[in-house]
Amino acid sequence: MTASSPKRALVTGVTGQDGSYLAHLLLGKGYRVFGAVHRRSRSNVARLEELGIAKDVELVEYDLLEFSNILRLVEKIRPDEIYNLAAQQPQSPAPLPFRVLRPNRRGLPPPREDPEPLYTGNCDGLGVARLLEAIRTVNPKIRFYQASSSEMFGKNSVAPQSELTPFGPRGAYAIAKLYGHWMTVSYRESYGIHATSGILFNHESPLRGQEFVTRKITVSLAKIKHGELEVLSLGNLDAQRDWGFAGDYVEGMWLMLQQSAGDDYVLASGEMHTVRDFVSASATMLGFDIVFEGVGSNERGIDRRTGRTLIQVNPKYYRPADLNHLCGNPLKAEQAMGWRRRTPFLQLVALMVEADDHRVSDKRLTF
Ligand code: NAP
Ligand code: F7E
Repeated sequence: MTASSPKRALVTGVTGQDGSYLAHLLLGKGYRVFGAVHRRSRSNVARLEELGIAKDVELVEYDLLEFSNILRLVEKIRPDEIYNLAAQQPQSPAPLPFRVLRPNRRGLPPPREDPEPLYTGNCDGLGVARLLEAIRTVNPKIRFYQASSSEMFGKNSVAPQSELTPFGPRGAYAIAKLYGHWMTVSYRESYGIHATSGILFNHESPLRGQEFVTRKITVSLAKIKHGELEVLSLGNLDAQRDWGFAGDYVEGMWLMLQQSAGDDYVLASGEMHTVRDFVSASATMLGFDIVFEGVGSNERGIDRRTGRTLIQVNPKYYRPADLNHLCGNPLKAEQAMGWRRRTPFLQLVALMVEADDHRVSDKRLTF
């Protein structure tokens, strides 16, 4: 890079929640942003449009499953920084050519833990190795960010989790992410590459996909308010998560690549809330007054003012191996990089509720 040329960033998964926020952040810092879109893409640029940056991100097509393709991409773009945010997540709809494989004999989707385990391993695990190998081959000075996940800690982990907590992943996604994590560490230690693994706890926003529980709640309650839905059906209301705001977390990703060397960092809020808490807070913000009655699958959320049941439990959303005690300790990121979570829980809920209330009211739910 010369003094006058802007830094170049390659962002995989740019059409997703984090990709969109990160692209927005990088453009604001004067970067030239190349957004990689995969050939089997099911999504569009609606999130980039929502942030007003669809025309500013330079979209490039790629395939994380194909090494020669990745190599050519890195050669062509000549990035200073690569942020690998692409992932097939357990909740995501299957990529296009694979969709036909999904329904089981009864026509139901397979359990959440195992949607496309081999494909997930190839994309979320081996895809990381392909990117790192391309960096080593083309230019080992390229800095690399890997989107690792708190799911790597697994089911019986003792909270709060930090960079020193042992891993115990459950399911194809978490196992693939752990492979990607260790490859990132390995390329850092073996080849001196500035490679960083960001171990991020759940982060949400108005750009979150509707397959995740927070956005499902805010969209559904807004639909109930506007007469488009009768009742919101959920799984385990007692499930707890450490939820933060995605906008705060992409700042952490950028900070990680500005440090003098690669490392591993946890980003988290350090607080846990139940799904029920998220429902109650969202409902109150939309003008409902919910009281929960009953237990287990008989639990109901009733609006005190009308006596109407607005929330019900449907065991089809239960997960056989749900994770219980994920709560992160972000101290290292705070002390080493000055990272701060700026958006508290209720502010995050308010951001999401307000956005979906307007979208549903204006018939503008594009993702
Ligand atoms: P997201 O909204 O679901 O975005 C995922 C992105 O990956 C989308 O752009 C998607 O493109 C792309 N993608 C999916 N399958 C792909 C494939 N086979 N090849 C290439 N790209 C593919 O997810 P996010 O919330 O922004 O998360 C970003 C990253 O952080 C992911 O790696 C995720 O696993 C990780 N992470 C997220 C959280 C969280 O709470 N959000 C926590 C920890 C880690 P299409 O939509 O076009 O298919
Ligand atoms: O579930 C419970 C569910 O799907 C949160 C991904 O970004 O974060 C995310 O994974 C909790 C679980 O996210 C419903 O059982 C109840 O306990 O929003 P979620 P997740 O599984 O935590 C991690 C860090 C990642 O890396 C992942 O990629 O909510 N829950 N009822 C429900 N969940 C859903 N989706 N739908 C329900 O109806």
